[in-house]
Amino acid sequence: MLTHANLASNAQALVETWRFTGDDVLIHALPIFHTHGLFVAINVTLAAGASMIFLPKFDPERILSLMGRASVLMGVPTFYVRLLKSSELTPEAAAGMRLFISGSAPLLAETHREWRARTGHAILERYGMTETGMNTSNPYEGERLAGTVGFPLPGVELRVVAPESGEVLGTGEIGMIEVRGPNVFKGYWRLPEKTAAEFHDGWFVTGDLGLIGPDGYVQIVGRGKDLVISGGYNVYPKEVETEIDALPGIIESAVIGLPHPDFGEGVTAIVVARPDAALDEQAVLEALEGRLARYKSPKRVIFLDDLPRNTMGKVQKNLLREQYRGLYGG
Ligand code: MCA
Repeated sequence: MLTHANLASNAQALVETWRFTGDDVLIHALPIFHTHGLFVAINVTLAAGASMIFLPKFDPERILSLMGRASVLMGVPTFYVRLLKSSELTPEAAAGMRLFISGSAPLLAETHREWRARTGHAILERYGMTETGMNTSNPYEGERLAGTVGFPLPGVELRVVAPESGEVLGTGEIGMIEVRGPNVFKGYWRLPEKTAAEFHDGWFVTGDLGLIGPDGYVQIVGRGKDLVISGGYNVYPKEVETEIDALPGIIESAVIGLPHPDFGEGVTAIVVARPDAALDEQAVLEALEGRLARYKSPKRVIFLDDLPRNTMGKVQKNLLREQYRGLYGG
């Protein structure tokens, strides 16, 4: 449940932090059924009295051709990875732009570096969630540090706590990121128990693991929740596993995210099939067609005799991620 006050406060904080004015022209190529495209891109533009060029879909050539009459681009890391593939991305092409913003998924330091070399611009990475809108941003002035998400926005507080004890941790210590502020939602619709479980002394427990560096920059180092982020979309493994497990001939499955050069993480299914089942990768992918949104569908399916488990019987996804980390190259 996001209130008008949640959305308005966040839009104002971003207008201020990113120095939006009525002169700005945003290139908008994001879907508008998510926080990024709807609340960050559109609300910030409206709150600043700025303009936007609203595109029906992400198209790198189109974006490159529009840079001459725009000032800001907001994208997921996949946008920047794909734009970098175009030979038309030059300092001249980007000369009229004042700001490139990235979010929804981790931006590789390598993408940040390449973008700077190719355009002269340092991509500004920020961090948010549907439940909170944006929480932190790299600075407009001052160093935009690759691999960090910058500082809490005006009015937003952020702390790192030990997941077990709830004790607030010091500089450089890794723990659970919690946030508090006018941006934080009122709770999950009709889920009072889930809502209560995700707040800790009035702070929202993000599920992201991170630290605050000595210079105050926040760094996200991992996820407490079992989640894959593919091209900026959240994919919940359980949903994909449930569909796979329901297929004839499948005993069980584990869905993981592996490093993917285009989507950041590629949804990957590790499956255990009955010995008599005549199943291969193609058969599993075909059987899933129409049952899952395209972005949730596994890019690859790997067959194993057993899933690795710890002594408690829990599937050790970390071992699977380690073993197959080179699957998509890179
Ligand atoms: C498309 N495909 C994908 C994805 N998108 N597969 C995995 N992950 C994806 N994200 C599939 C297509 O269905 C197709 O499958 C194949 O990959 C190639 O499609 P392609 O034409 O390359 O894809 P596209 O249409 O160009 O889309 C890529 C995209 C898009 C532009 C990066 O995924 C996108 O707009 N992502 C942005 C998501 C976003 O806005 N997230 C914000 C939510 P096949 O060939 O089998 O048909 S998160 C948020 O709001 C938080 C709060 C925040 O902080 O921002």
